[in-house]
Amino acid sequence: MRHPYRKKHDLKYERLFCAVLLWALLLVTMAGCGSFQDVVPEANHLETVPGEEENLIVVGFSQLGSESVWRTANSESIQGALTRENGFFLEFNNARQKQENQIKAIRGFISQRVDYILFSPATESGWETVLQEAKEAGIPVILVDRKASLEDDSLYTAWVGSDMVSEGEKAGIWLEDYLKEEGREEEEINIVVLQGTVGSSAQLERTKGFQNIAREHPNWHILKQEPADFTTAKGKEVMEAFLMTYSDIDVVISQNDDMTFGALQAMEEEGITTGVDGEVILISFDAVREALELVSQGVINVDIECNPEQGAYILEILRKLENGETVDKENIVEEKVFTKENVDEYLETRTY
Ligand code: GYE
Repeated sequence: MRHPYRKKHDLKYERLFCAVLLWALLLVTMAGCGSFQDVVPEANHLETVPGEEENLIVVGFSQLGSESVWRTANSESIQGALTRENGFFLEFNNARQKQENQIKAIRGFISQRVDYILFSPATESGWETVLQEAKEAGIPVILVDRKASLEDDSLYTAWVGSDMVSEGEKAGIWLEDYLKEEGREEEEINIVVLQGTVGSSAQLERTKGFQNIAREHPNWHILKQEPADFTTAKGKEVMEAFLMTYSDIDVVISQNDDMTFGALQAMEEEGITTGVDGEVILISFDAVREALELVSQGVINVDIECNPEQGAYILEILRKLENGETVDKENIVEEKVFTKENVDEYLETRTY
């Protein structure tokens, strides 16, 4: 259908078009110079757009951010699996921890008519509308890492990630055993929790899992749970606030390693020691290399692994779908628990 304005070839539209073009050029140039970094979402334009003859499978991936070492490892794992050599063209978009950026990116993928959409939901709620749009466009969606709460589970094809309730329970069970070994199981135990991004499945499920165990111990007192957004800077800030309010903390639970690094800085500044020979028991999640080194040194008591290496799982799912095979709806990655006793044998091979 021809647009009436084209027929008239109105000068007004030409001017408007030129102005928009100039602005776009200016934005692109400034983004390239390092300014506007926070406004222009980072996209993966490292690869050139595939030619028709290449016959690559086009996948749009909305990664929720780059807030943690874990997240970077997760992005790298997926980028390392969905390569041109493996037959894929990956369009990567970093949403900088904002759901609105993810929704925008997903809509972009839909209008580009990609073959598959991958995304790691920043928070659990608020995805129905955009996933309905993907479904209507006939584009299968794979959830990565975190979950989305959806009444209609036909809105996604598969999910790859961790059992984070179980991670929280592992933290509780470890604490239970440790206190017993130390002869402290009858003691009053004061606990503070640094939580991840509010409303994310990582925060909700790790909290729930730990509470499943804590509930059985009336002598465990959770003094405060406070979100610190999975970042080191926030972890430090929140830990400082805990230390100002409470003078008798026995256990710090930090729902990821990056917040643990911040919490450690805050405690060190106050001369508080942690870990195997310290005053405060420190429990962390993720198990990235730098944290495992601290486990090995006895500074962190236990690190509950969350496995970011999901690329191979996703690759297998996409290959099956391409072959017309059915795939499991839930795909849970394998994970361990690291303490001073077992960490060294894994440290050597830790790449992230
Ligand atoms: O623990 C944290 C990250 O969703 C499991 O998000 C993930 C969490 C991970 O930023 O470091």
